Amino acid sequence: MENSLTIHHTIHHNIHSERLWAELEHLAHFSDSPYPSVTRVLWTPTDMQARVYLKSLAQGAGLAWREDALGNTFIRLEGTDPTLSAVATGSHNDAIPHSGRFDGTVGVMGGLEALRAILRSGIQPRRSLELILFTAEEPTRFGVGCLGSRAMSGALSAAQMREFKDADGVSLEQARQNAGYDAPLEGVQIPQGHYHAFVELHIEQMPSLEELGLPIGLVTAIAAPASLMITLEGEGGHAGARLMPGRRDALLAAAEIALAVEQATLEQGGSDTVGTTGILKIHPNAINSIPSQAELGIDIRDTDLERRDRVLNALLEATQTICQRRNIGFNIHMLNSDPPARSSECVLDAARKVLQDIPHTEMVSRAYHDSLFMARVCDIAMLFIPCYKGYSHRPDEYAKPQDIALGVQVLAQTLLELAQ
Ligand code: HGY
Ligand code: MN
Ligand code: MN
Repeated sequence: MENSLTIHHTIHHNIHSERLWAELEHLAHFSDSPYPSVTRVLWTPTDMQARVYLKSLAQGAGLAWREDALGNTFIRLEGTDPTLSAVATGSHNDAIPHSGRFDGTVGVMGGLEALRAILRSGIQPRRSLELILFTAEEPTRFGVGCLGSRAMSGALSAAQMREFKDADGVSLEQARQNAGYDAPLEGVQIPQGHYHAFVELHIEQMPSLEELGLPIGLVTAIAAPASLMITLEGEGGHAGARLMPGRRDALLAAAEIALAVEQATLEQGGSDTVGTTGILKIHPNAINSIPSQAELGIDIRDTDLERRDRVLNALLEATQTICQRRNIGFNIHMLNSDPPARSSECVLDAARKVLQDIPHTEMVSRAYHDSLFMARVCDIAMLFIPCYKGYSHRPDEYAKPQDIALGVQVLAQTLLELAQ
C-alpha cells in the first residue's frame, strides 16, 4: 500500500470542503426551530427529511445503504476482502430542541465525505468501510440517550424498548412503525467482532482545543453518564386561601432537590464531576395554585464511576430527607447509569500514526457519544475538532470549515490505517 505521505496528499486533494460545508448547512434547515438553531427529534418529519437527504447523497456517491429496525443506517464502501469485518465510523443527526447544527452532524456528513474522498482517491481498502447514522443519540423523545447504539451493543433489549413511551404516550413500537421501520427489534443487536474497529468524528463541545490552539483532539475515554427522573406528589390548593402552615408544596421540594444536585456534585464529586437538573415540570402550573406535583430530570456524569455513584447516592439520600421533612411523596426512575468507555490502544495507535505531523492532544470526552456503546462490541476511538468557545447544545454552536475538513482528512486516513 502507498506510503502514508502519498495517502495524505491523495486524500487531502479529494476532500471537497466547500461542498461538505454546503451539505451541512442544507442539513441544518431540516429543523423545527429557526436557523441557526436546530431541533430534530427522533422520527419527526424533519428527522425523516434528514435521513432521506443522507441516503440520497450516499446513493449519489454510488454507496449502498441499508437500515435496521430502529432506522440505524449503514452506508458501505466495499473492501477488496469481503471475508474481513468492516471498519466503521459514524455519529448522529438528531438534535435536542434549540440546539446547534454541528453536534453529531460533523461525524455523519464528515464520515460520508471521508468515504467519498477515499472513493475518489482510488485507494481500495482491504476491509470494507461503513458509515453509521445512529438513531436517536439524544434522549429527547424516549428519555434514553444513544438509543440506536445502545440497542446495537445489546445494552438495551427489544423487550425493554417495547416498554418505551414518549411524553405523548406514543410507544416506541408505534412511532417506529409510523416512520416505516417494522423489522423485528431483535435484529438490531450486532455481535462482538461484527466490526473490526469504530472511529467517531465529533466537535469537542468543550473549549480546550480552541484555547490550546489545536485542530485535533484524540479521545482516550468517555465519561460515565447517569440520568434519572424524580416525580413528587404534594397537595394542591388555592394560593390565596390556603395558609402557609402545613402546606405540601411539590415545587418547593423540587427546588430543594435541584439545589441538592448541585450540593452533592460539589461536595462529593471532583473537578470532573457534573450534575444538572435539565427538566423541571410542575402541575397545575397556574400562578394562583399551589403546585401539587413536580417532575425533575437530572443528569450526573463523571470520568470516575465510583465517584459518580457516590454523588448519585448522596442525591438519593437528600431526596428522601427533603421529602420526609416536607411530607411529599416521591418516585425515582433511573433512566440510565452507564459505565465510562476507554478507547482501544490499537485504534489510538492508528490515529497517532496519522497525527504524527499534526498538532493534537489526547483528552477525555465529558459528553457521551455513540462510541460509548460501540466500545462494548468493538475497539474504538474518537476524534475531536474545536468548536467556538466549546459551545454546544445551543444555536451559536460553531465549527470552522477548515477544522471540519482537517477532521475529515484525519478520519479518512485513520480508517484506511485500520482497514489495511
Ligand atoms: O448529552 C450528551 O452528552 C450528548 O450530547 N447527547
Ligand atoms: Mn448532543
Ligand atoms: Mn453528539
